[in-house]
Amino acid sequence: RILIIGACGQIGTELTLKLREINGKNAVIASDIREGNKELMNSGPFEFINAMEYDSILKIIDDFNITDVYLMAAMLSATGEKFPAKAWELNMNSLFNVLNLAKEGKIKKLFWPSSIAVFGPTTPKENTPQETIMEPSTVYGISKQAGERWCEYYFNKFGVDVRSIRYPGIISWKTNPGGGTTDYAVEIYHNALLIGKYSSFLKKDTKLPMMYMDDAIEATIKIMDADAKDIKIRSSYNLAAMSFTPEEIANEIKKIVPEFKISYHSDFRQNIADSWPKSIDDSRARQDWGWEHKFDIKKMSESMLNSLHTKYDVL
Ligand code: VAH
Repeated sequence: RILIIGACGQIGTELTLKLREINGKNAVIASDIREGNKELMNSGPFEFINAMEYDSILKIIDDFNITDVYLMAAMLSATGEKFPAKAWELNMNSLFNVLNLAKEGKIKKLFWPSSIAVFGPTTPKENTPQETIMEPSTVYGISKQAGERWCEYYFNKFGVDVRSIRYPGIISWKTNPGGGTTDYAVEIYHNALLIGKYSSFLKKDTKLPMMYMDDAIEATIKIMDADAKDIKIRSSYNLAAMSFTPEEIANEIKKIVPEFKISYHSDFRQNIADSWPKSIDDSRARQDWGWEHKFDIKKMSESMLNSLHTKYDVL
């Protein structure tokens, strides 16, 4: 069976739903410290859990015969700057719990998400390579860089089968954004339909690597289904689909919502975004385990707006 820790988050929610679609609802145990949205809570078994408590994770693993774990609980970049100690504690202790459970043979296969936040101001910004300078300047990025080092260490020292992806910003409509810097790209679609305007907290020309949720979920399942011998990078794989700026997204939205108005008022998240790459080289993921993205900015915008139309029942 599969356990998702952090099943109520932006990625966790859709990962749980997709894995239940593929494996059957009772094959996937969802867990989080809080309840999730209705669709998730009605989709199959749910257990409350604190990802920092080793024993409560071990109990679920024993009770439900878990073999595979996806650790999706974390504090993201913007919130992490407000609560640095908490972010470090949650992001690292939860990872050590699952790495040690895997080392003890309690978990067969483990997924842990990294992020383009592992790159910092001194990293080459265009087509950022898989191996390059990494001096992250956010607590979240530091925790992801340290986490990658530990994943590779547990693989090399103890043979733990942990797999990881450096997610770019992820756009989705099923859940509300959770304290990230790329959340503008989610909020903008909701606001376009609900109030016809949006004030972006990033400047119009802030180009960032982004991906539609459907692609992110497909990549996550693909790397976990891959043969262990094909996973040649045990820190974390660069992954990308597209890069765009708030202005480019606004222009795509205007093609479908002509009266949409955008304005720009950057806040503390501008510094975080400015420390990250503008585009990513993910050729290793494509060559090692066959990654390929399907959504570009046009296809994503159509999907987002159609889905949100239905959700908000906007005529
Ligand atoms: C964040 N959505 O904004 C996350 C992600 C690359 C961005 O790590 O913090």
